Amino acid sequence: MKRLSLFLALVGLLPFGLLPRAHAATVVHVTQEDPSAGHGITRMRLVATPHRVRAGEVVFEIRNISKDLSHEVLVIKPPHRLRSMPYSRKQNRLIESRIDKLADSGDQKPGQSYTMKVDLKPGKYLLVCNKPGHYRGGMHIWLTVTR
Ligand SMILES: [Cu+2]
Repeated sequence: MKRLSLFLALVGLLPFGLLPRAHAATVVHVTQEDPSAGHGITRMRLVATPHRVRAGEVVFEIRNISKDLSHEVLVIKPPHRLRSMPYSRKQNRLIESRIDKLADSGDQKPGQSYTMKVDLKPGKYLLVCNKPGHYRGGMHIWLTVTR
């Protein structure tokens, strides 16, 4: 017992930065943007920082900076040929029942934020907003996951 309390006392003295970081989560900040946000933004887009991460648990911190549109973030594993992504012209969006969707943030209204955790294996993923017209309008960005 004495040894244990000595150990705990020593650990307590360690500066926080020296503690093991094995469980430090990888955070990807995603902003949902469109011209209504101002800042000279000329089209709809998703911005992800960073867009290259290590495999494991990834925390997506999503923020919709739009002034008047709702957006979302889907994490998908796209088919080999991006052009073969199932798309409904009628609904002007990807057909979600036919894509490999790993996560779905649901809608973020203007100014809203949302956090979601996704366990990702190495590979290339697409972050997509699939509100009608948004995917083809430019709201998709690659995320590379390395070993
Ligand atoms: Cu959108």
